[in-house]
Amino acid sequence: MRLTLSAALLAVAVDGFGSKRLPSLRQGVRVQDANAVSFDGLDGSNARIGIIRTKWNPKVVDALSDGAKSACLDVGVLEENIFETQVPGAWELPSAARFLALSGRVDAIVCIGTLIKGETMHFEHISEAVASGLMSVQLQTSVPCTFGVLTVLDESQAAARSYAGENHGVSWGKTAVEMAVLRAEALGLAKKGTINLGFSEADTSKKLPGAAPEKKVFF
Ligand code: RBF
Repeated sequence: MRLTLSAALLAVAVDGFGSKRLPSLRQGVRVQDANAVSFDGLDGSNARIGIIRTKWNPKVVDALSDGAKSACLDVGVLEENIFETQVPGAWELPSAARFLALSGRVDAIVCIGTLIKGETMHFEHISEAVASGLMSVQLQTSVPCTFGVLTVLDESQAAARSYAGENHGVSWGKTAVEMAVLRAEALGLAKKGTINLGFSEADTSKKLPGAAPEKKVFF
């Protein structure tokens, strides 16, 4: 009896846990098929998006951040509501994301970088730390941070996901906008103007009446 049950369970497992009854799982989005995720109907016209990119691997990162920016524009984000800055490497992304989130200037941040595995353990340390760092920042600040860091084994994998193939920056940009909209709705900010904590001279976003005068710190 026990043997029959085990055999039945094994058969189900081999069959993909009844995948015939779950076609959507079998036909779902492939891991590398990032731009197959649907963002239909996304309206970013009230969203303020930060894009932070690394200086490392500029050819790949340029393509990714260009993809993210044009995706934001495509879904209606105003050019003046896209804030761009850069950091030295991926390791620095969580700190910069936290500074930007705390500045109050953006509703979501796309954090873009590329880590290419080398001969030492840096790849494992940095990728793990950046992933958990960005998760901490978004949970602590309530500003969503898109994980836009390619963690690849070689340059050709990075190329295939940026300048020479399906540009993952596009879906990261739209993901940030979707999260910005979700955040605004969740926090009841959707109908208000932009909250600005006065960190920047060059802030061109909308302001609440009576907002404090701005002074430039970093962002
Ligand atoms: N930063 C990246 O964004 N991508 C990389 O592929 C990358 N590789 C690195 C390899 C080594 C051995 C080291 C020490 C750093 C690397 N960095 C890379 C830089 C890192 O993210 C950070 O900027 C520096 O470690 C300074 O904090």
